[in-house]
Amino acid sequence: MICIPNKDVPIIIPFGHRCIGKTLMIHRLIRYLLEDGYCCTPERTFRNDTEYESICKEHEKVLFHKGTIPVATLDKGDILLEILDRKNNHCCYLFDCCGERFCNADYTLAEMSSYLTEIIDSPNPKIWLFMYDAAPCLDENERCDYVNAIRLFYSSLDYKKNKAVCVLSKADKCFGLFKAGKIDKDIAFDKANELYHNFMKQFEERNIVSRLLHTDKWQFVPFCSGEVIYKNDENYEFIPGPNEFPMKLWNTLITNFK
Ligand SMILES: Nc1nc2c(ncn2[C@@H]2O[C@H](COP(=O)(O)OP(=O)(O)O)[C@@H](O)[C@H]2O)c(=O)[nH]1
Ligand SMILES: [Mg+2]
Repeated sequence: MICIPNKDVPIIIPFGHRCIGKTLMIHRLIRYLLEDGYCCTPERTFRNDTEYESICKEHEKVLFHKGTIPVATLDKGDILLEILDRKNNHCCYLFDCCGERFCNADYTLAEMSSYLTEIIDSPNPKIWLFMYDAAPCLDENERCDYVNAIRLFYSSLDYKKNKAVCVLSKADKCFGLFKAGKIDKDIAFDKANELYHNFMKQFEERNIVSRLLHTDKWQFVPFCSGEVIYKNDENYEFIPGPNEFPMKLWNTLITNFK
């Protein structure tokens, strides 16, 4: 059993296989929001068990932490985070969960955990961040299966309640992404086609229909969380990337709030 106390605000959910950059992206976005006067706290009532309580405690330790972060601390387990704006209004939830919730070991669509299904079925609007990365840890077949998992999942969504944003993760590893200070979308989309065959196609096809029906519109943002320097197996130093990435992501997300 889970509890999402506020049924009106959107839930932002990164969708991606393991190591694609979900947790660091959320962490980087939160750092940006905290500096901008927002507030972030774990939603403690989400799950009522001791394991979840310890996940929340560990997460709080790193929210304001600047130096070396123990790897295990950030990625303890699934967590629902509450974001409050400068006027203390609750504006959204962020949900970070492990990649296996979406695609199993074979990168086929996983049987969703019961509470992920509850989140999907909740009345809250959802914004899905469908991720691909410029430096994948998966082999070609696994990447292919991952794209299939997204296609199956994306096509099953009710487009009125669910918005999609494609995210190029680890953008610092995408050579030539910036031209004269501007993002070159062609380079970003080429990267998707090179590494994640047909990744963009599923969204583009959807767009043809949606353009006719005026229903759905997906958006695209590149994201760089920062540089990660491993000190040893357990600790790494996180050097946050430029503010423009979380700023662009946040500005894209808020266009979907309402
Ligand atoms: N170069 C680069 N590497 C990243 C970035 N984000 C994540 N990574 C790398 O990917 C690893 C996994 O990131 P994480 O956020 O834990 O992935 P998750 O399993 O999807 O939550 C990190 O430990 C980094 O080594 C990024 O923006 N740039
Ligand atoms: Mg993670």
